[in-house]
Amino acid sequence: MRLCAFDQVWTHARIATFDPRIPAPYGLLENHALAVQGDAIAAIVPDDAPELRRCTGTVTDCRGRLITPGLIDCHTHLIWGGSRAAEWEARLAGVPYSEIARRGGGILATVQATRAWSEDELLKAAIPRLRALVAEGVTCLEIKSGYGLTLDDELKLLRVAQRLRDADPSLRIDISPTLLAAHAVPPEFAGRADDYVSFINDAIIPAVANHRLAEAVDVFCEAIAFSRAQCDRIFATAKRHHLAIKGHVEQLTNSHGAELVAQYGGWSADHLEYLDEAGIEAMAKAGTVAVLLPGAYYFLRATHKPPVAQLRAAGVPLAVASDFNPGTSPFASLRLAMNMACVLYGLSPEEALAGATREAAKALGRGAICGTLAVGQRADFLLWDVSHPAEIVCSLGTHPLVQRVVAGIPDPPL
Ligand code: DI6
Ligand code: FE
Repeated sequence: MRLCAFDQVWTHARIATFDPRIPAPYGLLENHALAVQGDAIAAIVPDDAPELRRCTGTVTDCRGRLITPGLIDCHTHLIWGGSRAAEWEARLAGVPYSEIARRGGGILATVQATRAWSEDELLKAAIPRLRALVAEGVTCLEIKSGYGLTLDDELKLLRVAQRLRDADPSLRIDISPTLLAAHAVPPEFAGRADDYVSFINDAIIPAVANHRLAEAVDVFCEAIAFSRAQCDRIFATAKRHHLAIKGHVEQLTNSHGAELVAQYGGWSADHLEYLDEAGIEAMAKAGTVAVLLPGAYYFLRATHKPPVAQLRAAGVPLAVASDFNPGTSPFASLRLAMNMACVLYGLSPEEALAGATREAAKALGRGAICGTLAVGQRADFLLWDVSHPAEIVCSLGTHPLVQRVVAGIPDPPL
């Protein structure tokens, strides 16, 4: 008799597949088993399926627990030097942002600290932040540069992102690095933003592409940062170097950045508080993912919400991410971001979980690789001790994650 080709099987599970072909909420399958061969999902079958009886691989009895895809945090600024807690304290005490900026606060404060830190120091500070995300079930995340803003310092940040992949063998993770040189105009280029854009195009993007240090190029398209025309120049260069496109757009004002990202067939347009109808239409047509970042909305006490209902009606995929950064979203928690997306933006728990799995995978160009549980997808999944999938989003500060599996390899027991 032919033995089945499964290395490992998880049986007696409730499987929230997020597979759009399965019509149940969460793509939920009751009393099913998930089989892994190598690093991929080989089968998802009912527990009484005959092929399971012939299996010689390792069997984990889930005893009715829930399996979901690994969580994917598709927008983070995980690597930085220094701290902005004192700046937050001042803001809470009523010091206006203009005064904070005059005192050297804001993004440029982090840039100054990050430039002063060595690659090893930045790595050491980033590891516990990554661990915090991983402990909640993150199996894949995006990490942006953007606190260096010189050629050497941007490369330094992207090298740290690369080293984080292998920093700790017990910390298996898929990292998608992004170049965000157009995060702020650095002091050396004060008043000469166009010259800095030329420097990004002539020096930084070619070097990053050459060393294969990033998958995508991001910009901060905003009245206080880079204009749509400047972002257009950067995207044109990124495209020539075969890098994917994404943007921080429409966060504080409407600069029509989402339309620009969509025009370039971008992976995602992120923030979107001030997105208008034309932007929604362009994103829907291009298949650009809307990445919602409620952590920054909350922390900045913003009041203008992204047009979630209109995005949903237009069929734009909705992702949710932490935006983990020291200034505007200092939260190492994708579960918190999902919770905020429900409470502040009106997503359903199912939409929030899909936004941190299936739709987040699309936002990182990985829709065919991970984000759902289906045959052929990489075996990135989580085993949870919850009675309902919404519990993962509803209750914070709890630790319902029982096991995390990345590319078929289970983490050591928690
Ligand atoms: N939008 C933001 O809210 C953050 N970056 C961005 O483009 C700000 C990051 C920071 O303040 O350090
Ligand atoms: Fe951001």
